[in-house]
Amino acid sequence: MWEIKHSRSASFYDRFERKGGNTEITHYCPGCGHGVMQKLIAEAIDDFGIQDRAILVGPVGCSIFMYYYLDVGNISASHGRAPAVATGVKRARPEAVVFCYQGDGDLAAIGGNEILHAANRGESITVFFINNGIYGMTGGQMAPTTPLGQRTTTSPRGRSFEVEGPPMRMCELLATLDGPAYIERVALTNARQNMRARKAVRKALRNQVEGRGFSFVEILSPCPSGWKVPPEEANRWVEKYMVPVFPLQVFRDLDHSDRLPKGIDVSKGGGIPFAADPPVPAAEAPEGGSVARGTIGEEALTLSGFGGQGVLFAGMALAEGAMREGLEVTWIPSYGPEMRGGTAHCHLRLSRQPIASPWISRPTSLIAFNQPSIGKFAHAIQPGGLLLANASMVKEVPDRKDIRIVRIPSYEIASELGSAKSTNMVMLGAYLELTGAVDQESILAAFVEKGTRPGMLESNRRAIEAGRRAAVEAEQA
Ligand SMILES: Cc1ncc(C[n+]2csc(CCOP(=O)(O)OP(=O)(O)O)c2C)c(N)n1
Ligand code: SF4
Repeated sequence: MWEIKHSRSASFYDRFERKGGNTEITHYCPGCGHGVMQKLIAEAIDDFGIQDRAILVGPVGCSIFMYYYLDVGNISASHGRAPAVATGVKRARPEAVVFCYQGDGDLAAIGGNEILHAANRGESITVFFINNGIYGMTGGQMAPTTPLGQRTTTSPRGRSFEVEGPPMRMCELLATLDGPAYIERVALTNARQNMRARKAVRKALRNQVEGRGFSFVEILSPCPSGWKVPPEEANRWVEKYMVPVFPLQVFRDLDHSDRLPKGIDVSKGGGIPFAADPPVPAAEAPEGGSVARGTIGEEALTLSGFGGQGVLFAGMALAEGAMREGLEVTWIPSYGPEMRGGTAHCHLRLSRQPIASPWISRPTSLIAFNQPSIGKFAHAIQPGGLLLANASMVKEVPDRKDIRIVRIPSYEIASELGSAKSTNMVMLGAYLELTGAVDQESILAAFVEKGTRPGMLESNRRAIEAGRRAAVEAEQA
């Protein structure tokens, strides 16, 4: 006797805990294709035994709450940015099975560029593209994929070629690129087509497990609420109005396992290793540099001032020197549109461990080149941290006893050396003296590598050393 048992996939949570009550069902409308698709994905994850290494990069759209349902790793990307986020995750964690789940507004409109480039790079990720021809979440606006003639809240007379342009076919568009390994379009219209969708979902995930390259599955999916049709008619609606515009077919089916982006170790035929964590390589000294000569552990440094003061350059020089010492480094600049006189700052992290996020909200050190920088960042310095102020332009420092405050008249020092432009190097020298972050020779070696002229190199050396002496004097005063 056969026993047929219906149960929820193990890759779904037992209860869908979310605010607003019913924890037994999803929030999708009756007849919506999202539920069906997510079931197919969950089943495939179960069957392949990849739940512990599956990572969903979710969209903005009706399925934004998918993370309440699927019990896998998840990241919510900004609207349309899932392929870029997935790229980062996959490159950092090659053993993970990373998949994007995106609507047509998310993928084809605001995220159009992201998907094109991820596909073109042939990222080793899987993308599920839920095309319901409309913006469901926001109440039924026209999407790039809305068929001609369809009435939406933003095309109330029906989409026309003349006014809104024709619908965009993403599979066909991506198939013009060499990067993708697998592209297929399926539809949720009846049991037979649902089984084809199931097969495509499984193939797209298996491709990634086997390291075959970028896989893209477009699923024509009903949205009865957005289309304003009864749920029982929605599948026929897909068949009648969408399938003629978006033909169901395989557009590409290749094995790109020997062409994956660098850094991904896929032994041909053997698949992606199942190891939990990739080995962390030992830091190696680049030619001409040395390993870990500075004494820094974890540093979250913000440098801030006016555009033109060399704030970003000082941060970059420190970053370059730190890299030569084998430290993990991130550097993010932020500046106004003006080339001179606007505000500029950068966040710099130096660490002996991999850095989780480059953003800094609580710096351990602040180098303030001007007074506005004090108002903007000084309150956020961590207790025990350092405020290094350019006394030439910073007249008031905060009354904080829990941080170390050092003031250096860097403009005057640099001017005495013959070049006021070296103010930033004077500040950098003082910072090196006070923190021991990086050896000054590592920074100078980086300058040499980048082709700095000998005269300029010497001038930078003198400015850095003058800053170091000024820091010692300021500490003794
Ligand atoms: C930056 C940004 N722009 C616009 C929005 C508004 N918004 C939310 S969801 C959405 C489109 C959703 O449509 P789709 O991707 O087709 O998914 P569906 O809801 O149909 O599943 C838009 C435009 C937003 N949240 N963020
Ligand atoms: S609005 Fe459309 S896409 Fe969104 S949940 Fe309802 S049926 Fe699904």
